[in-house]
Amino acid sequence: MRIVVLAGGIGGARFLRGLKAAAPDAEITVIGNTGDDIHLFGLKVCPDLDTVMYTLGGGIHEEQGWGRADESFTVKEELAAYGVGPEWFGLGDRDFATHIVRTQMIDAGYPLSAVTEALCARWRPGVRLIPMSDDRVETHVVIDTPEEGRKAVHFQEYWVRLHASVPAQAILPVGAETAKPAPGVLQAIGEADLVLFPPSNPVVSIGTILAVPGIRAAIAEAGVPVVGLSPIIGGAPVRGMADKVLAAVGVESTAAAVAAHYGSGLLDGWLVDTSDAAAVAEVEAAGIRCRAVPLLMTDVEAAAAMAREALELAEEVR
Ligand code: GDP
Ligand code: FO1
Ligand code: CA
Repeated sequence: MRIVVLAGGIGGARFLRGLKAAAPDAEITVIGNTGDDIHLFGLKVCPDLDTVMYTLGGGIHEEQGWGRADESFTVKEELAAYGVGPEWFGLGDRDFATHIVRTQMIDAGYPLSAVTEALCARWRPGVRLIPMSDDRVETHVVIDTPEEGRKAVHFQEYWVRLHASVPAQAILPVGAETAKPAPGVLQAIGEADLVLFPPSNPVVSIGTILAVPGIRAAIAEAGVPVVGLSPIIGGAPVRGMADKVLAAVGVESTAAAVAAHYGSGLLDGWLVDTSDAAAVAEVEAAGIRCRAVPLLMTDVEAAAAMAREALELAEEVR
């Protein structure tokens, strides 16, 4: 079975670990979000690709969900001693090596997709990980500030430095309009038996991937089941601040509203948490088959059980 998964960082990666356990024989292609990418100290950092690669490859900092296990921060401290920031973004020593290798290869002319494949040769994530595009796409967030009025900041500045504490007026996937899907993306979708939306951020992870021209249409036209899992439980994100970016695009932070946001033109099936069972009727009324099952990824087995439910729902709507 060929499965295509659109993934952000933590929510995507933890679900993928469960999917691998639930479908060990499946050929899984992951289309990764690169809208979170940021250039720091002359290096290209790809947080979501790295989170998937480290999580599936056994190098992730488990509790934190991003960055490397057994990490140290000597380089960051030395940079700070020179007064070189940003200090609000924590790049560790081990992680730095990934960004150095990536940047060296990009500077030598390799596209990000080829670089990602090379990095995965070390981590062996057990899936094919492809960035959504080789072209630079950077999510910016429009905010109002007392000092400078309305301005756009990089997504990481909004998320990590500001902790999404000010209302987002708009989310801009800068560069997406003219970006092309990376080699292999449309082909993987065209050959898929099934497409899954893990419980990733619907706006700045999956939304950004769908903003790359051609990807949404390829999924809608693939003629295979498209099943998603809600990142919202009980009216709030399980982790992070997805409610803030959902508000910016006018979507309520409920499992049913997120399903409606994707729409029945894209989504065939949707899983909500058992605590949101009351939302099932509303989602089904919108033309999307819906089931309520436990959606907390407390460990790999819980994520695997979620993946099995998603695969079952896919067969029901096929
Ligand atoms: P990010 O790029 O690191 O923010 O990760 P993703 O975009 O892949 O996923 C972020 C989303 O994962 C958040 O909106 C969380 O609500 C969701 N999430 C995290 N853990 C869980 C979980 O255990 N269950 C569900 N249903 N969602 C989760
Ligand atoms: N998230 C944070 O909240 N603080 C950090 O200092 C931070 C550093 C960081 C470094 C490398 C990396 O791959 C991810 C990192 N993240 C950090 C997570 C990253 O910002 C995520 O993209 C967002 O949290 C949401 O997607
Ligand atoms: Ca992300």
